Amino acid sequence: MKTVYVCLSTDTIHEGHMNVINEAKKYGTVIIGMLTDRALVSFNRFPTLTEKERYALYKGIQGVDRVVIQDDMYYDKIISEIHPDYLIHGDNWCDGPEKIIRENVVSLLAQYGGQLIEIPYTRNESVKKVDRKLIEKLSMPEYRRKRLRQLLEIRPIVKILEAHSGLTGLIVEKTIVNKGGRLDQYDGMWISSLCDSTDRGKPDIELIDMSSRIRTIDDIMDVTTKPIILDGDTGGVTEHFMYNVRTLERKGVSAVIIEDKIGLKKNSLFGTEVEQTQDSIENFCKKIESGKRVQLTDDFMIIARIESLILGKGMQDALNRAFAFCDAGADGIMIHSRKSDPSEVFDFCHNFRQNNRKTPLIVVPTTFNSVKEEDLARNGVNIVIYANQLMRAAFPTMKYIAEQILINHRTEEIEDRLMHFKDIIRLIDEI
Ligand code: SPV
Ligand code: MG
Repeated sequence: MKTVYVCLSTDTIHEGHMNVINEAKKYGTVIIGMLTDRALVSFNRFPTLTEKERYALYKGIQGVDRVVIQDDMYYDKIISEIHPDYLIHGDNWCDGPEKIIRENVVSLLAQYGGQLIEIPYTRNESVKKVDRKLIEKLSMPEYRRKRLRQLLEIRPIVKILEAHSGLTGLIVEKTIVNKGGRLDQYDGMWISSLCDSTDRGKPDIELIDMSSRIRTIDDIMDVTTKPIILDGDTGGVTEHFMYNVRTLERKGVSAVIIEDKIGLKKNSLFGTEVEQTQDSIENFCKKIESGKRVQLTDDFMIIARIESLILGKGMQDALNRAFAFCDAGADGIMIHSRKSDPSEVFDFCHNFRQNNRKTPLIVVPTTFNSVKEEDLARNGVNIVIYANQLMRAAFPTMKYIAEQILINHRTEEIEDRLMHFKDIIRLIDEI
């Protein structure tokens, strides 16, 4: 009996998958490969079923002889173990990011004469409907909210990029790159107070009220599924923070980061150039405890952000605060710095990790921008937030274009800098 291998990553078996499996049955014993969460999240949608549930789902498909675990997007290990005579896949991987996975399979099969069979991908209304439903499910609060904690378990470092609108949210949601043969994507979005304020032409001083911040969150949530971390500024007065925790949690936000400052907050990148006051450890701990007390799920995270290094208060102060905030219930510590060299951040991480191996550490490397994610992870960082790059990219281009139209009295000169209007009208898919 010949063996046929089919790799699946789906949470629902629709007629397209059944087509592939029925075809596979014609060639021999059908082995299904179940892609692990770890392998999936680098290039695919986050699963809504656990690995155990997916395993049971695939096992229950009629005509499937065996289910095995595939722990990498590439097939090297699994093919060397199974040596299937045939490998069957939909033809949807011929273009787009998954093309490199196909190339990997073609070369592996060629080494021993295995055969690749590609089935035309089923693109009818009912398949599209199943697909849309899955996306809807992923965007629901109960699925989205817990995803940050799930990602912390499976990603070497969780990568978060700033989004301040539906469109920038879509960019974070959909961008996938192929770097040296590995596919990669962002894990979630940061809703920055700096960018949310700047987008409204206002300074970053907690002037934008929570209703407006929630409007931004809603716009982004409407069109995306990835988890959201909100920059909660100082969290405001404790009694207000408690209500906001409830609202954010109910909406499906995964985490709020609050900074240990009080009074008129200014952006941390000003450092000591402007007057900023750090909150007392006691008061800030009370805020964290109060927020933790009112949250209803185990999913939501309250992350404490420490401004000691920004304000020149020294390492020991930063560490004292970190341990106190963890004791108060903080689910993560963001250590901020505006030095171009990451050494003070790494010192903090090492000192912190001597006493605390578990609490996630978060950094925003806006100024120490030469450090690579691998180095951050090696030094104990769990989440990296690219906090303002999309906003900083858009502004100079828009300003330049505005100037050039005024200078040239027409737009011909700048057309090559613009997306064609035919492309922009098709940029957003209709449902
Ligand atoms: C933000 O993005 O608004 C932040 C990070 O709070 S920073 O601008 O570095 O203070
Ligand atoms: Mg901010």
